[in-house]
Amino acid sequence: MKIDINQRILSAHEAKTAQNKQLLAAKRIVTINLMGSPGAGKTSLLEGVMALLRPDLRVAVIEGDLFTSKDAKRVAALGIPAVQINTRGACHLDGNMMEGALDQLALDEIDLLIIENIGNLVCPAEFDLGEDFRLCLLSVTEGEDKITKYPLMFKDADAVVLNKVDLLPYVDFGLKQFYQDLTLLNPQATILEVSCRTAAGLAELAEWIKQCVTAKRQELARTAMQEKG
Ligand SMILES: Nc1nc2c(ncn2[C@@H]2O[C@H](COP(=O)(O)OP(=O)(O)O)[C@@H](O)[C@H]2O)c(=O)[nH]1
Ligand SMILES: [Mg+2]
Repeated sequence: MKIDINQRILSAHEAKTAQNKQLLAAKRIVTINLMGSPGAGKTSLLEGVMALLRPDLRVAVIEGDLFTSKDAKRVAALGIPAVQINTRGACHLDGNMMEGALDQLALDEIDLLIIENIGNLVCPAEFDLGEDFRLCLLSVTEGEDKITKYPLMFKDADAVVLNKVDLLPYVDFGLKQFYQDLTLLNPQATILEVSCRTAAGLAELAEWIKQCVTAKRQELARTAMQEKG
């Protein structure tokens, strides 16, 4: 009986995600799912990279958290439209929650939507939110072994960003092992080193995000041409 209930919940999520994805594509919005542990620096990354994106792109953010609106407030303080989803204990976002958040955004005024997922290296990786790209954040204080301990999170990432490299001299983070394990697990991933504290690497990250937007728009244009015949 339990299995049946789980199946229904999952398929409801999948149906909603397919619907959300269609809506986002119709509005020509490129979506990035930002994932990583609590405290890896997801919100700091958004704060750091926004100034580099805003001259070219109209950005909005969906913030996922169990409780509180603290992260949405941090992002909104930059003048970026931000919607907070509180899962009240659930460890990941899903299609139903996304639908509620999309309802609150002016979709005609957005080029790029970044979703800060719940801080967790397990569950968010299993839930497609209709995103175009997955950006996984790891910080040097978490240890390089997280790549092999949580492979699902890093295996499907389009980019893996290593944050807090300003702290490398003070922690035993195996940088060489990190690169070895990650390139073996996910040879296609773009790997970037950043520090939200010093802003090192943020220009490269902004460039990668802009390239994602260009690539997705080209794909949408090709699809539209094919549909026209
Ligand atoms: N030293 C250092 N601290 C950072 C860096 N990025 C974030 N932090 C700190 O890490 C903590 C968690 O950051 P936050 O952005 O809230 O992480 P989130 O939970 O993943 O959204 C905060 O105290 C940040 O100031 C960094 O590059 N270097
Ligand atoms: Mg955060």
